[in-house]
Amino acid sequence: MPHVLPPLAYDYAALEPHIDEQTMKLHHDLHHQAYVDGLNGAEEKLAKMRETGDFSAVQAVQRALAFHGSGHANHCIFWENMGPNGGGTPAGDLGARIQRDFGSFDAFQAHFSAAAATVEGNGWGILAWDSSAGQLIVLASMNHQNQGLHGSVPLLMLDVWEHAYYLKYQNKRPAYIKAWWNVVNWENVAERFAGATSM
Ligand code: MN3
Repeated sequence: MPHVLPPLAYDYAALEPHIDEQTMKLHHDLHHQAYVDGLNGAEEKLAKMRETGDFSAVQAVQRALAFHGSGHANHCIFWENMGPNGGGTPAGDLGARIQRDFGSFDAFQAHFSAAAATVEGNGWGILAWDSSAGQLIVLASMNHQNQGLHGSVPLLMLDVWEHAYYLKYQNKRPAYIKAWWNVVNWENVAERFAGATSM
């Protein structure tokens, strides 16, 4: 079955003034759709290769699969990680775990913000559950998939590709990151944490 673009659970303008309506519309409807299309295209090509037995182009298509597949997966998490009436700090088990693994929420937030702000070119800031070590970690991913950690489960993802902020923030990525904390849906992050730690 081909992959499909999931609809946003809130209006394009729901994250104003922190993330503007036009950016959300372009980002969701065009950019994310392109990753869905790229993923479907790669899977079709791989199916064809298995049918014909001709794997001469497999290296490039595996690369496309990882890029577009990660682009699709990351954005699905990113949209759900945000919402109107977001922000604040996480309570419960997630809040306690952040305190344990990073020292404090403020230390975590500073670490995550710095990691995301300094990604070279396009990428993501990520809070993940490292299932092999049993701890929360911050990752700074390049493109959609590089510098990941296999076995980690992303819980909170911040898109720092220029398409995520350039219309409103131009080259001021740190200002976008600072504003983004106001739209984080911690309930969604806590649900992901509960799911990841019960696996
Ligand atoms: Mn994006």
